[in-house]
Amino acid sequence: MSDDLLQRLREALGTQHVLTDESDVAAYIVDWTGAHSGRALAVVRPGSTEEVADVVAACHRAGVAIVPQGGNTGLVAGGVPDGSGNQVVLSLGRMRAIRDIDPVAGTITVEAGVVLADVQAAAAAAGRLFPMSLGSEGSCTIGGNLSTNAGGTAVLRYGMTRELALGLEVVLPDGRVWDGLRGLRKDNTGYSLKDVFIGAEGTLGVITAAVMRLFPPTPVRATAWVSVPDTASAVTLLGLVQAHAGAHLATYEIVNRAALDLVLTHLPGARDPAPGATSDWAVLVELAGTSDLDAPLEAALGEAVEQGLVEDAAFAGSSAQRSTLWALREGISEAQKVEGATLKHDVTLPIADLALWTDRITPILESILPGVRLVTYGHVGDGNLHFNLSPPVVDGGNGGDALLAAAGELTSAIYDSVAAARGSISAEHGLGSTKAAAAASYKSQVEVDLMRAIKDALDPQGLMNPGTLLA
Ligand code: FAD
Ligand code: 2HG
Ligand code: ZN
Repeated sequence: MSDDLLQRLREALGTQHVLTDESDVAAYIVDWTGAHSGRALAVVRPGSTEEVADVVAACHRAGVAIVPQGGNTGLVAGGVPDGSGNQVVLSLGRMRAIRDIDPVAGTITVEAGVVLADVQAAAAAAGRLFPMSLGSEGSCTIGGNLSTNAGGTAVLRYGMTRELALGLEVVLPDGRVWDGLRGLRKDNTGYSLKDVFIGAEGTLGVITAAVMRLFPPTPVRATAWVSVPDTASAVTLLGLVQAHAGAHLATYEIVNRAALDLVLTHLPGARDPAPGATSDWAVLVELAGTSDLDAPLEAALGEAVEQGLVEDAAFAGSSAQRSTLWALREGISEAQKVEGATLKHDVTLPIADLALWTDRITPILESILPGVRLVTYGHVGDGNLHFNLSPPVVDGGNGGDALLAAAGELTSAIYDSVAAARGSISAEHGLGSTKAAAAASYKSQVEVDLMRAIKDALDPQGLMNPGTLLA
């Protein structure tokens, strides 16, 4: 049966786009973290919606499961196959056309495999802004962003990917194509079908194209790296900046000392922007607009200094200095990866409870694994912390083993306390295969039943990315 399917796929796509050699498939079967890998029956690289439909229909007839893949930058192992060797990885990497751009309507129509940075660049070339911004933007794709409902550093002002999407084109699990590529702002003609596929992590179909929203550009920035004593001060400062800057507040990111130390150690040329500060926390704050924004930022920080919320602030005086500050924030994932074992927790808390929550969970984790490094950073303006753990630094270098041995207990402690605070155990990365089971255990039976009903209605054979999102 698998030989028949491979033959059928080769006929549909051409032999060169059906990869089966070990060296050809290698990059598609291991995730970005390097911690999760599998095997694939084949990796297929269709070049058009029609070819995606042919592949999906052929797999549907053969009863073979499909794992859609974009840039393979996902952090929850949702885009790589399992260990069976029976799944087909469907890469959207060849679908890179920008089909249309309409600056007046404020829309861009792109194929799923377009890299996020290329969408940003196309918008800029047309005098518009596509605001979504992730550290992985040089390799992640718009199809992956939609499928994970990605967040990033512009959510505070522009919302998650879902809020930027107007229409989708999707190949359904039986191979039919749903053409929902409409750029309408107003369309109340029934259930919002696009919202079913956004955030579905490839479990309901393959997104092949999308209409995304564009915005007026905001070329003027005011950016500062602000040292604050604790998370409570960071949250209070957020309110002050909102009061002074209003809608100009574009980014509000937090970084703790352990995270900054990792970047200073591993990012070539990285320098501490506030070397004299003794604070364990810093905030990267940025205002964006069309006219000078230094005054509201300085006013907010001045008031914060008077209230004892800020120890030190380094302003970016040029775009080069701005890039240097941003590199410290965006370099954390890579720097943490260099040190090996990492436990990632991408959590959201109600902002009002965030400081109390971090104070409460810290001693619990330290009692489970003395010396564990809490590498805490993220989109604090959205209540979203990357509450990642790195091994204790121990003689003999077996800290990684100790971290992995305590992983279950550490993660349960974090998730239990997030759930108790009515937060979320996955703010923006999705569930993939690493968090699907945990998520089910924190959801009500009603919620699990609703999700299962949607899955069964759209993919009754369970062939779309099994094991991801739903355990
Ligand atoms: P993949 O990794 O290829 O796939 C992700 C999931 O989507 C998989 O389940 C896959 O099956 C499915 N999928 C992919 N394409 C399609 C499609 N066309 N149709 C149907 N299903 C599909 N995420 C954030 O939210 N915010 C961040 O700030 C952020 N920063 C990051 C920084 C770094 C350094 C890295 C490595 C990752 C970061 N991520 C972040 C995670 C990741 O980049 C996002 O989840 C991104 O949206 C994944 O896009 P991708 O194209 O790489 O998708
Ligand atoms: C970020 O905000 C990303 O930098 C990545 O979401 C987080 O690597 C991580 O854990
Ligand atoms: Zn993030």
